[in-house]
Amino acid sequence: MKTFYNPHHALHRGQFEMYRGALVPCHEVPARADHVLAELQRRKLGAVLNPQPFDAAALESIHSPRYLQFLQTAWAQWIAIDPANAARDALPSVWPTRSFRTDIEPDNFAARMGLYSFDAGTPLTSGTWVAARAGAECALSAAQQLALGARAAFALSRPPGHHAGADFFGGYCFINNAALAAQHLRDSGFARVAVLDVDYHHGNGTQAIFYERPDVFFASLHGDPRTEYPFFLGHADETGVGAGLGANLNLPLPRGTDFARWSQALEVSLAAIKRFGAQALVVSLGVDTFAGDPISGFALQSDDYLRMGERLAAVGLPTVLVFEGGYAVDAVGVNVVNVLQGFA
Ligand code: 6XA
Ligand code: ZN
Repeated sequence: MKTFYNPHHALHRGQFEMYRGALVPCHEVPARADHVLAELQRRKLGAVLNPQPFDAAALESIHSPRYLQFLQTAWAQWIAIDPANAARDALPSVWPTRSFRTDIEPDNFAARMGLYSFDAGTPLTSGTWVAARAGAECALSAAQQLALGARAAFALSRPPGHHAGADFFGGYCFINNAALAAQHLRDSGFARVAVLDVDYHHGNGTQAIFYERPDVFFASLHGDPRTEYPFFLGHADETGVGAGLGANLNLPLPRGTDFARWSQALEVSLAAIKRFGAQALVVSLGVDTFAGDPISGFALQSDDYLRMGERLAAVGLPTVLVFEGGYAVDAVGVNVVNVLQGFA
């Protein structure tokens, strides 16, 4: 299987995220993708390619032009406020919660940061736009492989994407790579596409993007939002609305879930994807389900990822795998590549 590696990912290099009242070093670090790349090359698991370029219209198939314009210009706005900001990441600190207006874009930069985000854990840095854009191109390039007849492709696209909505960032995500891949598959003639999100955290952005659509099924296995990030979406009663009713499946699981229990939920999600009649599959591949993950609560072991890959391959659909979370940095390469090896 071909891998599309984001050659610019390290330009997104956050320093600190807000956590329990303090700025702590970011968990989402460039070394994550470097470890996956190194392990891929060590096991010689297929060609590693640069992504091909896509124009703005591809990103606008999922994200609002207003949001993309903001992301593209945010760093310049940040350092225009104070040249000393060049040494600091930009973090949001004020948000339009219930009863506020979101239709008017404020002039104030901090206010715009809040308008387009949902947490204070996602620093925007000098290279965020270039990195996120190239990461999106990895997902689009991988989807393009399927359109050309490939069985599977892997997007090694950092920063991750599944928390990003049509017009907001958060959860270390800026552009929704998996959603872009799914839309590209739709536009390439796959009439029904499923997104399966196996990251520890609910893919709130992907769910929101497709929530009213009957042509893209979203299924997610994740830590129960009553206790786990992103907290405000991902419950089992979210099944889609309007034309999308029935095309959304959430399987929240308790902290401590091991592979045996996790696999049962996987079977439920795969049966639903089969009933839906998907012609292609996008997997949001986070490995923060690993027992050693520092910010998550499941108990999967490295070998379990081989079984996961085998089971995903047995679905028999053309499949794009997109890298998402996983913060046990020393194990993230082995765990991700185990999925790919199991799949292959
Ligand atoms: C809160 C935790 C963000 C989780 C990001 C993630 N700062 N999502 O791994 O899949
Ligand atoms: Zn995650």
